[in-house]
Amino acid sequence: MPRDLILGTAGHIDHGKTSLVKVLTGIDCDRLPEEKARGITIDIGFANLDLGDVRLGIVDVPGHERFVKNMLAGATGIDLALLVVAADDSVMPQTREHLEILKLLGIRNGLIALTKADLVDETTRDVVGLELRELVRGSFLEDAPIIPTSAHTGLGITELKDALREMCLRVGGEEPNTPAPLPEGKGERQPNPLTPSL
Ligand SMILES: Nc1nc2c(ncn2[C@@H]2O[C@H](COP(=O)(O)OP(=O)(O)O)[C@@H](O)[C@H]2O)c(=O)[nH]1
Ligand SMILES: [Mg+2]
Repeated sequence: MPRDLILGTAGHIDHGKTSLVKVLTGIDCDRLPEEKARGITIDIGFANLDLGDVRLGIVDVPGHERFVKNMLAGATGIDLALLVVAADDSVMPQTREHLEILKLLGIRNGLIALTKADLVDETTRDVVGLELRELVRGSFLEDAPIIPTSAHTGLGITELKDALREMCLRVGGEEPNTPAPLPEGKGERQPNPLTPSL
């Protein structure tokens, strides 16, 4: 039986979250006409990724500070986070804010994608990598792999899929996706006390 887990994106606006989900899954999460017209994510979008023995549901969130409540709605209930940071922009306000939200939500597993790696040289990539390590020190992402990717050239996409699958197998092994237990006797349908009996 494949494992089913939910992955949520996180990170600053324009850092390449939606493009990365599209190149991973073929699905464009920016589906609203306003999102298409403005070229930004406003509401959460959904995609799915079949990795063989792992099936991932993906929630793509907006990075704009004005839509942080939608990010919060999307991130609530995810199993894993994919923190996205653009190599040409490094850590920005919503990188920090989204990481804080993920921490508050108690998310315990995730990966970091260093997106737009095609736009920078190796030295810049390394410097941004160091800034990222500093950012996530002491958090659930402290030891998370940082995977350079490019939605334009396809760099790192296979590596990202492999890392996602590996993480899902590890996480799924620790915490099997079992339904939350119901209190004794509450599993059966109870009469609604507000409905008058005839
Ligand atoms: N050069 C380059 N541009 C990218 C890459 N990923 C995204 N972009 C561009 O960055 C802009 C923002 O991307 P988007 O996926 O909407 O970012 P989001 O706001 O984080 O979802 C778009 O113009 C993309 O074409 C990448 O890997 N390389
Ligand atoms: Mg987006």
